[in-house]
Amino acid sequence: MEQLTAGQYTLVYNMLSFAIASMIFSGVFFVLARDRVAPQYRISLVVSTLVVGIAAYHYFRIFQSWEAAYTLTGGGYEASGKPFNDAYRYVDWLLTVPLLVVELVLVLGLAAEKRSGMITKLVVAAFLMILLGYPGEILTGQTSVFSERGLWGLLSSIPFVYIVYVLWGEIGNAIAEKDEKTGVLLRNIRYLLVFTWGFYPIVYMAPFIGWEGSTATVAIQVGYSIADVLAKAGYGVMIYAIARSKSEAEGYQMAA
Ligand SMILES: *C/C=C(C)/C=C/C=C(C)/C=C/C1=C(C)CCCC1(C)C
Repeated sequence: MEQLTAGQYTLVYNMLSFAIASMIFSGVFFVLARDRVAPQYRISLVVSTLVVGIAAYHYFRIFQSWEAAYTLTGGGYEASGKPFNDAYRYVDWLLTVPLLVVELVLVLGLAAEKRSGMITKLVVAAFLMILLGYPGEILTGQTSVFSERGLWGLLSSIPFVYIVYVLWGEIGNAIAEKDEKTGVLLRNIRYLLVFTWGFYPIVYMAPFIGWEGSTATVAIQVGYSIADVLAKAGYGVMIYAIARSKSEAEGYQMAA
């Protein structure tokens, strides 16, 4: 690991802390808001809670690893010798990305026979996307797209494009069928999905635009943290809003 300035170290430290708080308290919200949606949509809120719970745990571990990896010396932060463990992030994605796909497919309310086949294909694609990305992620110092890091990124992008393509189409079908208010929310989650998920491969490419050493480390940690808060907590809130809107449209009334 390289040396960091106090500003760089603190920026990542604060982003990780912010991510932990976002994950925990969005999860509290999903639990407390349960009765505001009709029973058939509650499973989506349950899955949202699992996602942010798993993420909160991993962010806590990432945070500990970050603290252990550097020691304050003079005005800056020196590598302590303990490696910073980036695998937590990928293990987290391996669990949470399939669940994010599931929570969306469930809230769309597809016919049961279509649903399970679609979930299986998307979950397999999600696993491939994360597993193919990891070997490239841990290769540092590769500053060309035509490097091994670039190759893994390319391979990982194939299932990525497939997932986004399928979900884009399915959300589109749902928009056509639903009332206007739900339609607007579905359109918004479609953009949120594409922009936040699309942000990950961009962050991955930070070393290719010439960012090296500590700059790349900090950019990657901050970038992934922002993307995770939006793609898990923000997305969960959107899923809740869709479930709430569909519940209302279907005549669901909260018990007094
Ligand atoms: C909560 C975590 C989420 C939503 C993570 C999503 C991650 C991706 C969409 C990652 C995609 C990648 C590529 C398409 C290529 C480069 C390697 C990855 C794994 C960063």
